Amino acid sequence: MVIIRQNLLDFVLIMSQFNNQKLKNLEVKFIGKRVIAFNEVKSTNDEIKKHLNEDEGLVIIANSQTQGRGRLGRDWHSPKGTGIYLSALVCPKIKPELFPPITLAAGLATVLALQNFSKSIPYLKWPNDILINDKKVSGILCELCGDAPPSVVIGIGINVNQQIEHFSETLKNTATSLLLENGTEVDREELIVSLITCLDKVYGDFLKNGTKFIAEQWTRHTNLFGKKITLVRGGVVYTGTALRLTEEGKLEIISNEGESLLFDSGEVAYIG
Ligand code: BT5
Repeated sequence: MVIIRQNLLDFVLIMSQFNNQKLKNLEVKFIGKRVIAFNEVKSTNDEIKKHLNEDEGLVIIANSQTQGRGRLGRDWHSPKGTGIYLSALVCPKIKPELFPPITLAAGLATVLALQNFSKSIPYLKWPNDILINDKKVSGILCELCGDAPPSVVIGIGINVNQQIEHFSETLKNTATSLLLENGTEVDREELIVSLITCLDKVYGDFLKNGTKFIAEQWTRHTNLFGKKITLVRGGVVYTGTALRLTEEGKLEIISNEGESLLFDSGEVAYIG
C-alpha cells in the first residue's frame, strides 16, 4: 500500500500523528490499496469525490474536518486529533439498486473493528449508527456518485479519544467516545488499520456472497430486534417493534396495529 500526501505541511503533520508503519504494512485486496492522509479537510467524503475517475480502493483519512457531514445535511462533529474521519471509494460491478446495503456492510466492518478496541460491546443501530452503552460512537454516510461507472463513497466517523468537553451540550447526552467508555486512550492508527482491514474483508464478502450474507452478519451485532421503536421517514412517524432485516437488508417492523412494514431508509429511535 502506498501512502501519499497532498502537500509537505500536511505530510509532516500527519506523519507525526500516524507513524505510518502499520498502515504501510497493510495487505488488502479491494479497499486501502492507496491511502491519502490530510491534516484538515472540509469533509473526507467531499475530498474523495475529486478522485471518482480512479480505481476503487482509494482511502482518504483526515486528522480533522471543518465541515464533516452526516445524512440529510446534518453535521458530523470532527475535532482535531481525536477521532477517525475516513472515506473509501468503491465501484462494485453490481446494479445501482443493490448499492444501499453497502451502508450495512460498512457498519458491519466498523463494528467488527471496534470490538477489539472497546471494553463494552458496540452494537449496530439500523441503518448507519454504532452505539456503545446506548450512545453514538460512530456514524456512516454512504453516497452514490457518478454513473460511468457508478461509484460509492463510504464515509465513516468514529469518536476515539474525545473527552466530554469536546462534545456540545446536546451531543454530551447522545454521543460517546472509546476514551470515555474505556477510560484509556486508543491508538488511532491501530484502529484505522483494523478498520481498513475489516472494510476490505467485509466488502469482499459482500461482492462474493451478496446482501443476504451481510444482513445475517449484521443481525449478529445489533440489539435492535424485539425493541419498541419509532421510525421516521419522509416526515411520517411509524411506531412498532423492530423484527428483523430481510435478505435485501430492509428493516421489517411490526406496527402497533400489527401490520408488517418494510423500510430501506429512515431514522430509528428506541422507545423507553
Ligand atoms: C451520520 O449521520 O451518523 C453519518 C456520519 C458520517 C461521518 C463521516 S466522517 C468521514 C466522512 N466525511 C464526512 O463528511 N462524513 C463522513 P446521521 O445519522 O445523520 O447523524 C448525524 C447526527 O449525529 C447529528 O445530527 C448529531 O446529532 C449527531 N452527531 C454529530 N456529530 C457526532 C459525533 N461526532 N458523535 C456522535 N454523534 C454525532
